[in-house]
Amino acid sequence: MINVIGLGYIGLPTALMLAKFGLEVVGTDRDIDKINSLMDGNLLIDEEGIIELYEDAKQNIKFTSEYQHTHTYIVTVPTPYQKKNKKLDPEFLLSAVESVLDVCDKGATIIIESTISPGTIDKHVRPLIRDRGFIIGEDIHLVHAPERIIPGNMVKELTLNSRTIGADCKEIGEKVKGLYSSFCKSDIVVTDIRTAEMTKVVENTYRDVNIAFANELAQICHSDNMDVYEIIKIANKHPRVNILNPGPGVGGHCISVDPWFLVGDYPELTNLIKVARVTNDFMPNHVLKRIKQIMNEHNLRDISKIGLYGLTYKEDVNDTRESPTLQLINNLEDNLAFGIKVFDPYVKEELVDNQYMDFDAFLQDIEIVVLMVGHQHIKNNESYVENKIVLDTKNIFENNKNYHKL
Ligand code: SAJ
Repeated sequence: MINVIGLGYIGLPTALMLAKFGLEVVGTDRDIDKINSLMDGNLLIDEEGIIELYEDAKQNIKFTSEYQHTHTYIVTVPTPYQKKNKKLDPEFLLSAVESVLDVCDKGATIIIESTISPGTIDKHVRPLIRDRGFIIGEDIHLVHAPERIIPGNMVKELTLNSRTIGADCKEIGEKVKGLYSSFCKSDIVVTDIRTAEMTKVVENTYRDVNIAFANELAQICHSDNMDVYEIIKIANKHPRVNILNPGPGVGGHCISVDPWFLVGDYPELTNLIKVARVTNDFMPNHVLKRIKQIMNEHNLRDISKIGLYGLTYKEDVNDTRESPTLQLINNLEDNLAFGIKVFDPYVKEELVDNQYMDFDAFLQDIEIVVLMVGHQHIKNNESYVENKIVLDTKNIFENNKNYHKL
């Protein structure tokens, strides 16, 4: 039996996948409300294919708030980062490992999937296990198997993406590889723990640096009246060029966070990575600059006539963590922040002042609509914004030359 600890965005689909492919799985979460919902078949995650996955898995999975007495644990608890010092907060992870140690079999394997800063296992997890009197490699085996799935396409990517397994010895690495290959149809690379930790953070840092390049290009092109999208499109026809898309900023809990782990640990060696982070974090300010320019061009003075469409960190998800729209609002001086209006079809709780729950009401009250997120909803409803002044920060409507761009 496999005990999956932490039933969030990563833990739940992973647990369901293992169960679908015939393993006996118990999903544990300390949030009793979540467990009750899951027991009622309410999955609390809106991902394509998740309901079908649950239907295929439900025979083999149970949900509880108790840790199980077993041999294999997969830990997928959140690993928040501390905004002040830009370091990982390992508290939930360490508390989960402690609880596993209270109940596990001798020789059990603890697989940590949560994203961690490189060195976390040596610095925090091993000492904790040793202090409890366990011998690592005999009483407990440690593995780091970082996840790679992208919100919005998680169910497919669980099966299709390659994976990394970091283990102290090859035998345990191969055993865990066998477990994941029950559902993962791509390459599974077995390596050591430190390499697996670093590789995960490197992947997200790579993407951040590449997005920063696109965002810098957008600012250069805007400053001299060039079309960044046309330039990227043509440049990308070169066989060795693949520039990403500029946008209003980089949000989410991964790409906007992980590079800071490297900057924090290697301050003297991370010039490029740090500048990329700062560049991406500046993008909401660039959007604000563009809003002010467009207001001037149209002789508009009233900030309450501006509406931001999209509060989530990217399209077709309901996650608002580190979202560029929230960053933009937080950066506004008070007199502006109180006026600006906001709408997102995916966000049902009120997160900011002047947030509308109704699209029509939102549109009625504004003259400039700033498209911050390319939800399918706006793609289907372009006709509703066509008569407004539009700032399309994501080039959602590539062919509409009437819209202002970044
Ligand atoms: N973005 C751009 N331009 C682009 C691509 C993305 O501005 O060309 C922005 C998005 O709008 C969003 C942010 O970047 O605000 C991040 O979005 P994303 O779709 O690139 O990535 P995440 O954060 O949803 O998921 C990433 C993925 N990592 C990589 O692609 C290297 C995913 O595979 C990881 O599993 C996930 O982080 C994680 O959990 O670490």
